[in-house]
Amino acid sequence: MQKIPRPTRRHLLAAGAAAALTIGASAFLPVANAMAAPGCAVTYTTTSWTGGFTANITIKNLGDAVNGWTLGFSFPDAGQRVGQGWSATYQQSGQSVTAQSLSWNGSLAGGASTTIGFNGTWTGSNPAPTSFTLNGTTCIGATTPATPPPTTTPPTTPPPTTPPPTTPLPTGQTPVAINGQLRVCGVNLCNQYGRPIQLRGMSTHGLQWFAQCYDDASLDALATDWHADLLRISMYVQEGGYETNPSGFTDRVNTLVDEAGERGLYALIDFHTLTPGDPMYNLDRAKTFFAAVAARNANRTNVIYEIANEPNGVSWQTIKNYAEQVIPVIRANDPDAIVVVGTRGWSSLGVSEGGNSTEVINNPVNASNVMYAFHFYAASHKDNYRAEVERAAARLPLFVTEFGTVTYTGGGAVDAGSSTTWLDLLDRLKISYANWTYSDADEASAAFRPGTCYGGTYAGTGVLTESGVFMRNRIRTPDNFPTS
Ligand code: IDC
Repeated sequence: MQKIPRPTRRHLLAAGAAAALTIGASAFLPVANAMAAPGCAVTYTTTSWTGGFTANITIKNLGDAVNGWTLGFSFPDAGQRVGQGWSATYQQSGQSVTAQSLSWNGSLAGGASTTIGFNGTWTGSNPAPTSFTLNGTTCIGATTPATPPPTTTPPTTPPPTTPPPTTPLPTGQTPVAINGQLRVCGVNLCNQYGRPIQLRGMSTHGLQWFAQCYDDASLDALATDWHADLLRISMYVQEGGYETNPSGFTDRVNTLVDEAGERGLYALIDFHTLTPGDPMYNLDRAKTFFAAVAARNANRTNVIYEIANEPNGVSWQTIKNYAEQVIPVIRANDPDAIVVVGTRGWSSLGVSEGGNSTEVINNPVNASNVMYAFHFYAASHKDNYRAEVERAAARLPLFVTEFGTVTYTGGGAVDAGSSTTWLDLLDRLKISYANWTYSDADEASAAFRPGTCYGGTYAGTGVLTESGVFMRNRIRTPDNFPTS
């Protein structure tokens, strides 16, 4: 147990010793135990946007073990409110907030840390609290960043309690180190040697909801435990995403591009449009966003751009018009990167809206180095979709930028049989893929069990859902990328 001498602790020990002297040694120990020395340090970080924020709080117990704890703090601004929280029971009265431990995280050994968090709202300003108490004692060593800039400060997560059993790849042997700058050749994705390759990886969930899932530990696990090649960075545009804070989300995406790059992973930047389904609705935003990320990442070899997640309710001609306005913006800034274009009917090559890939084959996007997105959810989309993919793959460069092992809702049961048939097909055709999702969302498509992202451990199978175990097994197998 870590013992840190401080005035409070010395004071308690002195009091205990005095008791021992007067009433005997047998009474000393219970008294001393009951008056366990307190001490704590708190890290409070937020990701904030207009009117809302996510707070992650790491509590480190610097004193003796506690069995049950209550964290206290005050919001500096009267307009700050706690909303939905996790890993603690929250109460707010005026500006004062308490967070009480739950049964599973109440016991905190000396030196141990735990992480809790909540989503909140704010009206005036959103400064971090400046002082915290644990079981009534003021914490020392609190690290509370001043007002954090919106979403530019990635939430921190405590180091994993159990070091993940990972084996980093030697520099020079990561997917990016081997394959370098990618380009489309024929209907394939090719590496720097002009040889067809398949990238296998995972998609984030919406960054506006699951920022806490993309920290050093989780990305380390993706690279060195899952042996993935690819991180799809899913930046929703609506639903609390990009449109609410363009510069904040742009920064967040760029940070994740760097995090992926540091681990030798490709980064697929997903402009996650979904509702409304007409990509033209977001045309101006797309131009602004892609001009920024393409300029910023022009010299990085690990970036692929996905310009519209799932167009729906619009014609292929409309999608093509959109692509032909956004692609030049990317090319002007980053001339050699691959661009993936969404297809009609939620990127089903038109099948989900009664069409097929002929409309694309006969009227392709007027640009080079372009691929077309195909998405499927294995429990919903089966043989007729597979047949269309096989047919289209002979004519079009395809990239499965998103798929699920479950139904198109993101939930339901894992369909391992259909998922296996799908991935065997993609492997055979060397079609790259990203699975929805590398997150702990409370839905069957998520790879991690709910709460994982607040625990700090991501490696291994203990934290995985059925879908996560299935996907990790598929992704971990050797890539055997051609090296000449
Ligand atoms: C779903 C998420 C769900 C979220 C919803 C919000 O799984 O948690 O509430 O989006 O829009 C897609 C989309 C993807 C969907 C996913 C599952 O690209 O955003 O995620 N899906 O429904 N297309 C087909 C399925």
